[in-house]
Amino acid sequence: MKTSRGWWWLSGIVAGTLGVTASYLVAGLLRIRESPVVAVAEGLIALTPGPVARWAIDTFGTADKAVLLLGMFLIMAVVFAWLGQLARDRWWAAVTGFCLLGAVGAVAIIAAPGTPVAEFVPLVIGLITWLLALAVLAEWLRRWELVEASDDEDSDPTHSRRGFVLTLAAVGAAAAVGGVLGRVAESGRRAVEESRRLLRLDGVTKPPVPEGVPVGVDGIAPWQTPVPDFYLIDTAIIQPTIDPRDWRLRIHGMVDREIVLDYDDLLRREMTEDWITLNCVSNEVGGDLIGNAWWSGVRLAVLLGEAGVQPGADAILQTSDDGWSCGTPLAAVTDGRNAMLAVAMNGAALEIEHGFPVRTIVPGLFGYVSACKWVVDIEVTRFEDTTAYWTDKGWAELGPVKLSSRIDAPRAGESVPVGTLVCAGVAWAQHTGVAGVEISLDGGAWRDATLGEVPNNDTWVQWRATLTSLEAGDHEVRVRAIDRDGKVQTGVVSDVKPDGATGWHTIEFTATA
Ligand SMILES: Nc1nc2c(c(=O)[nH]1)N[C@H]1C(S)=C(S)[C@@H](COP(=O)(O)O)O[C@H]1N2
Ligand SMILES: [Mo]
Repeated sequence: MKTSRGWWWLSGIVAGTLGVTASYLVAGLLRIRESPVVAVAEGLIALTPGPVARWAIDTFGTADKAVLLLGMFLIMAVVFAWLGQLARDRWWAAVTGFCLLGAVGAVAIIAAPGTPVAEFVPLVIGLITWLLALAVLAEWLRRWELVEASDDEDSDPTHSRRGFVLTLAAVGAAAAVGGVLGRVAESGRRAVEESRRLLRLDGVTKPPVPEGVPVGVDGIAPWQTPVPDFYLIDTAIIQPTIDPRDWRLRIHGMVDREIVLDYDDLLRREMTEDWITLNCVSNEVGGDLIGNAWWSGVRLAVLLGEAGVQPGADAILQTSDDGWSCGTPLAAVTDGRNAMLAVAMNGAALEIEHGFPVRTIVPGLFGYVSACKWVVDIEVTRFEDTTAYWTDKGWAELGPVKLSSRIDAPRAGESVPVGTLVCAGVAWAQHTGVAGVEISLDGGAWRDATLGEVPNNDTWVQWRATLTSLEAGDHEVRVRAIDRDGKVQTGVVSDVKPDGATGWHTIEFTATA
């Protein structure tokens, strides 16, 4: 006698459900926008022809998404059951089925705009969990079948049956726990996302890009970086999700009066806004760990003034909700530059990834010494009395940005027509300003590029230069900038560690007739 098919179906469904909840939990923990199932659902919605979608909305009203998800789960249950049964005789066929389903999930994820690799982690973990769970269940089922099938009077199927049933129960329980935990992980973020969307930030404006700023060349990074394209750097595996109602900032240390602020207290202060370019010390020459945005917030100097900084202090130690820290020169946040506790970026409340509800921005300093995301604690102190996250690991204590420039067009390795070529890119020296940019073709004399305008000295500037009578063959173009103090960007090549890369960005390209 063989065990009934039903057990194989049930094993398939239970193992599949565990895979789905595992991917859901991982998505929730990693703060990934959508679990693979939701990604597939969104993909289906996008693919649904208009009339069908309208019919669904008319019929199911606001429950249309829930109906879709339920339908998908039912279909998946059938597929899981079927794959479970396949696993009985043809394990390879079951594995192929898993891979196909995984591919559907992967396509749905890729179809969503701007997909970081991390989005695939839940999918892969879900698939592996599912396969492992099914393999273990199949193993018990097979043992049970063998015993049942043997004619041996002594062999008692109780042991293998009990082993199977217990494993099935364990996998089912794990799926249930995974589902509940995934729900908790996701709803924490969803609640904060919702608070974020419902915020009204009075005084936050959203101006257009100033006139004269773009130099109008294709292939150059936009002067204002859209938030979804803004680089992301942090050490948080799980990014803090802080409801603005729960946010507190403590300012203490070498101050006359310790201050504890909540979000409303902060917003009651006068708002400051500006265009500021932020970049990372880990940005290689020619790299893209840099972005420019319109930031809105409250000046740090105002709050430090209220607290009353005591003589002898030369630093503030900022700490984030997840325990990351950075030491910032006190001078840089009190010398009149627009160093702020930012609440908004490009006219909308910060995204969670960029430090919601409050992060620091200090023009002229690398992010690792200044731009604390999810900031909750500021201690006025002395550099000699403190250490911080990156300085502990050998990075420089002071992190002023370095005068730098980048070529965006042409691209490395690009093939361009002979004759006239427009080169373009960006240059930056926040809080000093860029006075000029020069390029050199094939090691020849430096020639001036034309600069776009800038609203202040804290942003990057776009540049363009036209090369004429470009001959056929391989070429090399390099760029350097000159700041408003007259300093010329150094060509000496140095590594990003300990205080930022230097060297001229150089591009090789080919001109063809
Ligand atoms: N809490 C926290 N804040 C942080 C970091 C971090 O790891 N944790 N990284 C810093 C670094 S190195 C940079 S370059 C900027 C990047 O900010 P962004 O991710 O908003 O672009 O954040 C800074 N603030
Ligand atoms: Mo950074």
